Amino acid sequence: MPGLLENKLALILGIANKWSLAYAIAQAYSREGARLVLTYLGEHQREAVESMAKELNVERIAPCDVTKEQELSGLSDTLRSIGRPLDSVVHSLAFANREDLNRGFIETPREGFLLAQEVSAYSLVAVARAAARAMTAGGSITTLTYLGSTRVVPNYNVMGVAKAALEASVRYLASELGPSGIRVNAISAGPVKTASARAVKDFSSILEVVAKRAPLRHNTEPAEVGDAAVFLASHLSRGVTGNVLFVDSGMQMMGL
Ligand code: 1JT
Repeated sequence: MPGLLENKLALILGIANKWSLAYAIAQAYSREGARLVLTYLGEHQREAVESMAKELNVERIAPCDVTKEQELSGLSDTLRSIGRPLDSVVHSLAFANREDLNRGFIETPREGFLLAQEVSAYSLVAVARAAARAMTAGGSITTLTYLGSTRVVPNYNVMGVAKAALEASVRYLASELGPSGIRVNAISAGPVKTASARAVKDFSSILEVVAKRAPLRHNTEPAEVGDAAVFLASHLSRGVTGNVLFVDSGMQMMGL
């Protein structure tokens, strides 16, 4: 049976290691027949991404620090040099200082607030601009968000505000890119124990609460996020844009 992403070219940003949601998405896209362009952050992550690339359908790997305009324009040139249209983009990256997730939100310093916004929200706009030049046949852009954008989740703090900006950016980008046939959506994943989550104190107890209270009674698995991302990149979601798709065992709609 042909895959859902057969012959599609996809750019995936945010693979740091095997626990990254971006890695689970890359596995699912590979399984469905997509060719991948993977980015890495700095030389130390290059080797990790290179070794993971062996098990995936990788076309190219490229450096990309989203805070550097030069690396984004280099990425844009790389994409165009491949010589066929880019079909999808996965933006699966965020950053905040660890201290800013482990103390009162009111204590957030200006620089920590701006850093979280730059890396976690503005980067979607910058990446969309760099990638859209290569998306000449339409396509789909998907980012990753979390419930802390619209609800107060203890300690998520500055990241919640950045995710709110990210989700609003999804809507503005979807509105502007829709006429070019480019859809823009977010997946709101339930908490997953990734390297980022390790920065959060008591993360294990958060996971326990979710597994006990979520309608589906289990924690979100990376493969569930990967499969939802396949849907959003595929023809099956052709009528869906500007949306936030919850892949969270149903936790989002619970009152108490
Ligand atoms: C970052 C970190 C972004 C952790 C993140 C994140 N998006 C989701 N998580 C995991 C998480 C964190 C908390 C939470 C639920 C999930 C770490 C720093 C880099 C950016 O609270 C229930 C706090």
